[in-house]
Parts: sequence; structure tokens; C-alpha cells
Amino acid sequence: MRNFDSYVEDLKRKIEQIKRESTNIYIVNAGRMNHGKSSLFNSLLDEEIFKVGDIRMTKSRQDAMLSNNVYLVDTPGLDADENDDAVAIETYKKANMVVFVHTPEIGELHKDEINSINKIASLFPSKDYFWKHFCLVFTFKEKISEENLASIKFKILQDIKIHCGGENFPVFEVSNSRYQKGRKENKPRFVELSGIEELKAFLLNNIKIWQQDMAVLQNKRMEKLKEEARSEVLQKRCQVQRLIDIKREKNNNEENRLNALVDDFYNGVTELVNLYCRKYDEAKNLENEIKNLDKQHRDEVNNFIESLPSWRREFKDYTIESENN
Ligand SMILES: Nc1nc2c(ncn2[C@@H]2O[C@H](COP(=O)(O)OP(=O)(O)OP(=O)(O)O)[C@@H](O)[C@H]2O)c(=O)[nH]1
Ligand SMILES: [Mg+2]
Repeated sequence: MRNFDSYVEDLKRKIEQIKRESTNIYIVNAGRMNHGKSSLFNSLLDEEIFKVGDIRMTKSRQDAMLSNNVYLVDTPGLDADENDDAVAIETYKKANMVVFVHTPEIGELHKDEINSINKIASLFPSKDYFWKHFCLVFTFKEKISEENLASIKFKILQDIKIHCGGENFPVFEVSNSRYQKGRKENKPRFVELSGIEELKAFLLNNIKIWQQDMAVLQNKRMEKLKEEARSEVLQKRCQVQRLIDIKREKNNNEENRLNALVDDFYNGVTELVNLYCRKYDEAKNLENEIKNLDKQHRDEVNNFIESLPSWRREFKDYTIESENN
């Protein structure tokens, strides 16, 4: 039962969290290591908030505010570390927008990326809802020719359609290095070519829509939570019922054992009483028999005395006494 108490506490926390998070918009990135996830969010923030590097840089999720109540959440992505997966899953569960980052220079989508997209989609209330809150961002745009990019993009969109069931989501092509260089060196053409401003405009323009969707998302999340709670309660109920059944069976067995003991005792006592009664009757019969014999003896003695001649009767007491002796 203690476990159940902590489950209820956990449930309360989750409900509070859903309510709390319903006021904020979370734009969460996803993708494999070194595809430029953190760089992309730094570009959007115009500041180097998230750590960037050629080795694994992002080890846990971090938030930064893009505008009022709108947060960019930088993640290590799924499958970065088994222990981080639980954190990543909680992060994706509350995402209003998933920005999936891929570097086409490396090639098509890796099977891990397909798996990640499917895993994240499964955390949303429905597939339809997920694809309306998903966009794909190709980084390192400056490193790949337009032709190559077009053919890889075609293949990637086909793979997502076939293996994840998604289509018609927005796709952006960006260069973080160009954007950051353009901003640093005040070169508007670099900024313009980077594609970052289109992405930023798309995100900011959609905030109102996501806020409206939020109510739907919140309801669905609550429903999902309720469903989980219902099945948990049902499971607990079955466990408790099983315990009650086992106890009841034990009690029945004990009751049967005690009943058998009482029956044995009762039978024993009854038998003893019957035996006593029989013996009592026998004793009574014997006593009567003795009394009768005694009476018969006396009568016979008296008759004998009566039958004696009179001179002998004078000595009767003496005779009887001497006979008795
Ligand atoms: N040339 C070029 N380099 C980029 C671009 N985007 C990111 N980089 C570089 O790619 C490397 C990895 O970038 P990160 O932003 O740290 O990648 P990440 O996906 O966040 O990596 P993890 O946090 O380790 O998962 C860094 O050296 C960035 O400077 C881009 O568009 N063009
Ligand atoms: Mg990172």
C-alpha cells in the first residue's frame, strides 16, 4: 500500500506539472549527436546559450527563453545515454513543437533517427497531432550542393513517409555557421542566406496556434494520465482482491479445522456420557437385583423360622446369630 501512496503522490505531481506547463510553449529539438541542434537554437536566440562542440556537448536538457512564455529546449536527443532517455521522454511529452535536426551532408536518415521520430511520435496524443507539431531542419546547408541536398531531401521525406507515416510538415534548410558569422561580422547577406530567419519567423508565427492547441493537448495528456491511473487502480484492486481471497481461504481452512476439533470433542463427550449412563443403569440393575436377593433371603429365613416347631422358635435369635456366624 505504501507503493500505492507514492503512486498517488506522483500522479498529483504530474497533474500539477501539466497544469503548470500549460502556460508555456516548449520548442524541443531532436536528432543525433553533432548534427547542430544546440547551434541551431543558439542561432535562434542570437546568443551562445547552449554548449556547442565536435564531441558530445549536450548531456542533459536545458531551457532558454525565446520570447514570452516560449522556451527552446536543447536535448541530447534520444538514445544518447540510457539513463537520459527517461528525461528526454518527459521533455518530448510536453513539447509543443519538435524540431528534428539532421545534417544532409552526412547522407540520408540513419535508422536510429527513424526510430527516434517514431518514439517521439508515440509520446504525443495522436499521430495526426504529432505531425502538425513537427518540422525538419537541415543544417550545414553551406556544405552541400543544391542538387545533392534536393536528392537527399527527397529520399529523407520518402523514408519518413514510409517508416514513420508523416508528410506535409515544414522543412527548413539552414546554415548556423553562416548565420553566426553574418551576425558577428554584420554581413546581412550571410544572415539572409542562412535560412535561420525563415525558421524563426515560422516558429514565432505559430505560437498562437500552439497556444490554442495547448488546451487540446492538455486535455489529452490529462486523459492519458487518467487512463494510466485507472489501469493502475484496477491492477491494485486485483492485487488486494487476491490477498483477500488468500486470507479468506486461510480463514476457511482454520475454521474448518476448529469445527472438526469441536466435533471430535463433542463426539468424545457424548460417547463418555452414554457410557456413563449405560454403566449407571447396569449398577442400578445390580443394586435392585441385590435388594431382591436380600429380600428373598430374608423371606426364606422367616419362612424357615415360621416352619420350625415352637420350641425351636425360642432359640431363633440364637440360631440365626449362630447361622450368621
Ligand atoms: N559548418 C557548420 N557547422 C555547424 C553547423 N551547425 C553546427 N555546426 C558545428 O557542428 C558541431 C556540432 O554542433 P552542436 O550544435 O554542438 O551539435 P549538437 O547536435 O548539439 O551535438 P550534441 O549536443 O553533442 O548532441 C559544432 O562544432 C558546430 O559549430 C552548420 O550549420 N554549419
Ligand atoms: Mg547539443
